Amino acid sequence: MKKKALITGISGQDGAYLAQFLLSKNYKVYGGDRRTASGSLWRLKKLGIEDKVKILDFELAEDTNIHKIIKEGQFNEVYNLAAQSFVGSSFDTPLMTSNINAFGTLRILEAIRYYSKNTKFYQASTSEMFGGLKDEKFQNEISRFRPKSPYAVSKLYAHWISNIYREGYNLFCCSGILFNHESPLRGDEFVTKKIVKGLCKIKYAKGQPLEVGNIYSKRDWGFAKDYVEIMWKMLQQKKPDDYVISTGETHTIKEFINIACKIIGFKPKWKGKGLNEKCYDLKSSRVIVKINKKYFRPAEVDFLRGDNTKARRILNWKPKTSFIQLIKLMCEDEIQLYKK
Ligand code: NAP
Ligand code: G4F
Repeated sequence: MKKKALITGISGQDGAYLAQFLLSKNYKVYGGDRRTASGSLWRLKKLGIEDKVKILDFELAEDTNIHKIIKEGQFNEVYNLAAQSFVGSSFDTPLMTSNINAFGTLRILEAIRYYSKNTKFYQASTSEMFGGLKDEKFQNEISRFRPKSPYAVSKLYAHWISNIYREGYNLFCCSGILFNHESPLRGDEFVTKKIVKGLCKIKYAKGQPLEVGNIYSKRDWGFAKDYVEIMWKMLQQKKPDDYVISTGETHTIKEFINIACKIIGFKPKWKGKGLNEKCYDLKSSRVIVKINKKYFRPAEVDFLRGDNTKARRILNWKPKTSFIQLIKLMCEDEIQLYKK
């Protein structure tokens, strides 16, 4: 019989890639999706799998639908990917972010504990929980957590509560502490997609200069499609555990911009300092990137670089896509839209 998996947040970047992956493993895939007026399954459509998954109405703020779905579904595996996942907005919506990310996770765990004890549970934890200080070399499973945003602290609650349900109630709970991962399916407000979209708009549609915030924070960026397989692998182990998933490399936002500029066909040159720093295209002498104070966060995670030794050793996993390949595939996908 086919295994049954529920993916919460199926309309998001990781949800879509994970659904594609589990279908390739012959799973019956159920997707939790909250009701929206316009419908939001464009990523599943882009991957050509929208007819292959069964969509269930799923709202993380609501206990009743969660209990019903978990009780009736008796899933082999539940992947909790749904979240208010944008760090920037979590400063404006701290209560909502906590309700969805922290208590939403608890609602699912409680439902599993009461109605479906053998269901394996994956929690989408995040490198944001580390808070990444400038003088750290890397972060791994034993690094200290110092969350710097309402988002990070809500995810830390979800991370610990999953640990507690694993230890206290013997549930099979795994948390993947994933570092940033991007793709052509990334949401528009995240910095990588914003850069690629903004630069292509300037190149192909006479767009205005791209405006960004702090270009000196560092991130460990991987390719989302490489990262979903590991969520599944964690749930196939004999014992549940938590794992850092990362590339082990770190780069500034400025480096990302410079590489994307070159791929898209600009010759970037930075001038000025602080809020007056600007990037010019030497080919056309146009300003292409400016700094805008409004994109700075009240508190910033300065440095993220994951040590993925444990995942390499126990799960026999390693990332396949390099930093430059990742930027290239995001740029090429965006350029295609203009060429079409
Ligand atoms: P994403 O594209 O923002 O997707 C988030 C998903 O959660 C969407 O399907 C969204 O639905 C759904 N959602 C939001 N609020 C909900 C609610 N109240 N009830 C039900 N569903 C709700 O995020 P992602 O990049 O795929 O990330 C997947 C998970 O991994 C998230 O939990 C994120 O925090 C975590 N994570 C991501 C990264 C990364 O770099 N991508 C790194 C570490 C951890 P709508 O489409 O309706 O908004
Ligand atoms: O792309 P970002 O918004 O991603 P962030 O904050 O690192 O969070 C992402 O990765 C986490 C894993 O570490 C996930 F848990 C989370 O759900 C999300 O997927 O910002 C990256 C960096 C930040 O330092 C930000 O301050 O880029 C900087 N940045 C500079 N200008 C900007 C901008 N970020 C955004 N979104 N927009 C800007 O204009």
